Amino acid sequence: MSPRVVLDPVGLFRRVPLQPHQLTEPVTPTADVPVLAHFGVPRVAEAGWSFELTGLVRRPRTYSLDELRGYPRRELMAFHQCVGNPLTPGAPARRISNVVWGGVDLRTLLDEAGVEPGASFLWSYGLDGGRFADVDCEAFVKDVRLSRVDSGDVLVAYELNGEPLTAQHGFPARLVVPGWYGTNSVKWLHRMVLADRRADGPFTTTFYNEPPPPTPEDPSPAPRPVWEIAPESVVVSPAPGARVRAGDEVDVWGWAWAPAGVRTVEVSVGNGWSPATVETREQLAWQRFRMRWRPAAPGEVTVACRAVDNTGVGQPSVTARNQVHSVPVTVTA
Ligand SMILES: Nc1nc2c(c(=O)[nH]1)N[C@H]1C(S)=C(S)[C@@H](COP(=O)(O)O)O[C@H]1N2
Ligand SMILES: [Mo]
Repeated sequence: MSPRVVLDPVGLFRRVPLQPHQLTEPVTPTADVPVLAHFGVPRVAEAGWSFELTGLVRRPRTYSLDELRGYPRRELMAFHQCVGNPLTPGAPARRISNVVWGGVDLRTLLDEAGVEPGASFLWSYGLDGGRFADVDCEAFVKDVRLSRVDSGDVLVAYELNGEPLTAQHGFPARLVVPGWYGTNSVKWLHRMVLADRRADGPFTTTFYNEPPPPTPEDPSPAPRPVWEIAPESVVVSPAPGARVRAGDEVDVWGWAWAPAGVRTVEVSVGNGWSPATVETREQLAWQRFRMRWRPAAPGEVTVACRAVDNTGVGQPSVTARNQVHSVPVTVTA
């Protein structure tokens, strides 16, 4: 069903993310934003490209890139995170960036198309397909609840950090579901279908389903779709292996992010947890935290951080994607 498309390269393509201590820029430069493409990178020409909005809508239609640019342009700064390898749930990946998207609010397109009663999910198709983890797949398809689209900030984006999308990031246009893991933000958009149920493809039902962290009430929870991003934080400075002098003042800082916004971040320098100051959130961006530390005595110290979001949910200490991040630091005399 998808038109033929040239993939270059062909096969799983990843741009390795920056390490946490390299995340020094508030907005991640495009060349450093992690890339994940399961089947390769489609090379799509603007001429001849369009995407179709169809299914449970009164007025199905297609849009060229120029037509998309003709709608009011929305700009949105948001953290953008790949959950990690779907074959290794529970392993922290820390593929995180903070970017500025530009595009059209999807609600504008849906309002114009007229959503039929009964529609509850939006299925998005990429132009890419192929084989991933021994499963053949005609097209990369993901779904999102319409209620998430209705709550706002879901874009059909054609810009990243003020420039047209690069091929790797989804040129000509992609979905952006901010606050949800990157896998849901379908690149190289080809088709959107309004439906009354979830999409049943390998990327909605097989891959990208993970159990949430166990709780005392539910020690072995069932897998659920990888949708909303869990609260997380990383130490940017000091870097792992850094040497700091006893008695000097050390600026411990990093980034914390959660769809609901971050309420508190605590930092540990080896003996309990202390509150860090957290900057107020701009749009859906990650938030900087910092704490001054004056190490008293020489020795090996583990510097760690943990965030709690505005609904009171925090980070597990172990065995979770968003487990607490820590770095070893040497305090010298
Ligand atoms: N069509 C399509 N969209 C896709 C993917 C893909 O393989 N094909 N990968 C997803 C995954 S797993 C992630 S993390 C994000 C990454 O977006 P980025 O490469 O722009 O950072 O794209 C998502 N959208
Ligand atoms: Mo991903």
